[in-house]
Amino acid sequence: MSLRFLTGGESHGPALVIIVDGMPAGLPLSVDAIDRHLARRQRGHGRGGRMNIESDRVQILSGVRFGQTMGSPISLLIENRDHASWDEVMSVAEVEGKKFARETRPRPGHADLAGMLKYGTGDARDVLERASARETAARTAAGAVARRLLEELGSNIASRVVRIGSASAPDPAPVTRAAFAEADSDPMRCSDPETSRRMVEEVDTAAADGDSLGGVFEVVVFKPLPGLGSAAQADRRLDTRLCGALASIPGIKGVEIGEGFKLASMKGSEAHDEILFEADRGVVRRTNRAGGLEAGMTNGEPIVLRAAMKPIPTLARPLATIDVDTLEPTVAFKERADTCAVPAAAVVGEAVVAFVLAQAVLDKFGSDSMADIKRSVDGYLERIAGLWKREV
Ligand code: EPS
Repeated sequence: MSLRFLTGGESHGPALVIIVDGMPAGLPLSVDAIDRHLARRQRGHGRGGRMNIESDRVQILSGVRFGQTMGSPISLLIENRDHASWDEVMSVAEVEGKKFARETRPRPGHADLAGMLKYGTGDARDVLERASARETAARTAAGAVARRLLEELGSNIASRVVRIGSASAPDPAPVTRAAFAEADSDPMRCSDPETSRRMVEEVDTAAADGDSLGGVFEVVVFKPLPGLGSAAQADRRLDTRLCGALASIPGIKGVEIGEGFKLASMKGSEAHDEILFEADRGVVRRTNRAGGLEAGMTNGEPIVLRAAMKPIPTLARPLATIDVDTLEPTVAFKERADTCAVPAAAVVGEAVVAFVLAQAVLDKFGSDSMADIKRSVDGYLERIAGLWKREV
């Protein structure tokens, strides 16, 4: 795979850093194109106090000149404003004459216990700082770079929240650009105003109870190119990579493609998307239950993915745990957290899906120069024009 990224940075360290390696030269890229998505990730009713401290902005440190990528690694940096309050606790050097309290009461559902067993430092902070969903700001930045490539080739990515706790959007929710545009300005990122109102109520009740909530979000890619991915090997199937990417977001416990689990209870005659041909539109589908993916490849229909997020594990009314020093029963430690971060996770979902799709585009059409890639895409679209036409 030619396109990859790595991130580094602790939640309360000085900054998050990102290197995106393998983007072609000649892609228009601005700070604004990244900051826009960092701001979208910070929104949503139910977020905690941290979002009032941060106002995430990216610095582009390499790989871009005069507004265009150069083909060299794109290095990005997002400062953690909150670091100012944590500089001693997160100090790189020993702080002389000071001992800091260790976190020895692991939170059920977070990285604390597994990380303490794994690394053996005796302080959950050593693992939770990196396991924190703060890292998703870095992934949102990497995804924003990838989505510029997709936009240049005519594809767009959007998301919405379809469930928070027991508040669920009417099923099936329409998969239209207008519905997703509405979701973008909704406090719960939901495209149905009545459901959004119920979601807000549930979040407020959970917050008042010292509790947290999860939910389900949907990510859609409009106008994907057909034939991305491959049926040839397990690891080249786009399904493999998309599900893995969504499952890599903290808190995600389930992923569906198209109608997903519902397809399991349908008959074959009900489940598949019949193929028709219309002279002006080319191949069209009656339905899109496959979510735009057949045998690990895009079929040209919108890609529709859903992910289920568990409730945030940091609770104001903490659950039972043990103190790993004394082995005595106690309750988990508390720290500031979100009541519900599903709207934010949906934006991160867009980012990770964008990255996987950009990888698939570069795998198929080359990866050095945008001009070469565009010529290659145009040649492909010309070859298949008798059968498949991009809707305008
Ligand atoms: C987050 C920043 C974190 C958390 C949240 C996500 O900041 P802090 O720990 O300083 O409040 O608010 O992460 C979690 C809730 C978690 O459990 O990992 C962010 O920037 O999204």
